[in-house]
Amino acid sequence: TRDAAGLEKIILKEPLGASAEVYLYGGQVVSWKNDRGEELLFLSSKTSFKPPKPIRGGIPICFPQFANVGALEKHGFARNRLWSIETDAPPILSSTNASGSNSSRGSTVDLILKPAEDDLKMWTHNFELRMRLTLKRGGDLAQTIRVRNTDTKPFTFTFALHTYFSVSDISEVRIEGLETLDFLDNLQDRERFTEQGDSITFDGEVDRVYVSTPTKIAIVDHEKKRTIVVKKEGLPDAVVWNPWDKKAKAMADFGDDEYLHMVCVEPAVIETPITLKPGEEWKGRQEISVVPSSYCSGQ
Ligand code: TA6
Repeated sequence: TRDAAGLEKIILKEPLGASAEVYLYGGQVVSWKNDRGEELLFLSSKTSFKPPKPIRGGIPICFPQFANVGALEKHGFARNRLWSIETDAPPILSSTNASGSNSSRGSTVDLILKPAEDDLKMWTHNFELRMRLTLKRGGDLAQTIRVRNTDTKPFTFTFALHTYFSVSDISEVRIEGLETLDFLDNLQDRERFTEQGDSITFDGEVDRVYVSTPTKIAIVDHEKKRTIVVKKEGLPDAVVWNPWDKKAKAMADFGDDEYLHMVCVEPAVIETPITLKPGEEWKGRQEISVVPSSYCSGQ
């Protein structure tokens, strides 16, 4: 369907009532609702759906560069390009089912982005960037990313699924699974620290790249009595970000108090960039689900 701004989006539904929406612009998921119609992702009320500005919220795709770690525009250009639907996407050969059959039941869409002429001037590498989005029966959302080097020379990239989760009150949120890990603090010139807390809580701006993180991270929303679980593969790092009040006010496409109702947990590959030789393909995946808060992580 097309939205008011004329941008095309795909709506995925599953029989129990959950849904997800993804724009061809940026290949960006902008909504993920559970079977009760509750929105689980954050989308700023002030975001403009006007290219070339990126959409503020949902799951921006940061490729071929995370943040300013390189010469390209911040977070690379994939999030402000028009992707297309790929009806005959090659099967995803996963470690679990070598047959490549799509083991996850549910509704699926495959999107692809290839570089335009202008992109090739800026980043002189030919690639195919694919995203398979599957809304599983029961409402879990699986997002598989593949990058293939279709050029004649190797290239190196960093990547993040810059996921904005909706929370009731950031001061009531705990992030579990990153305890005792090292992180690069973007607020202190990316200096390396070690996490001391037994879980991450928020009382000010946080902008950290946790490195060598586990495959499972939990975002516990005390007030909403629910926990969002992020399971990831091929994405060793995890960015945790909340802009807090000052930075919130400084962003035109973000409400002054919206920092209270969001947290970014971003599966990523940043510390050790990926290098692909011609013909090689990299795969990264996140699967997000929501469970009642009786769930204690680590189980
Ligand atoms: O992922 C955290 C971060 O790198 C923060 O430093 C902040 O800049 C955020 O991304 C948003 O970046 P954007 O370019 O979307 O405004």
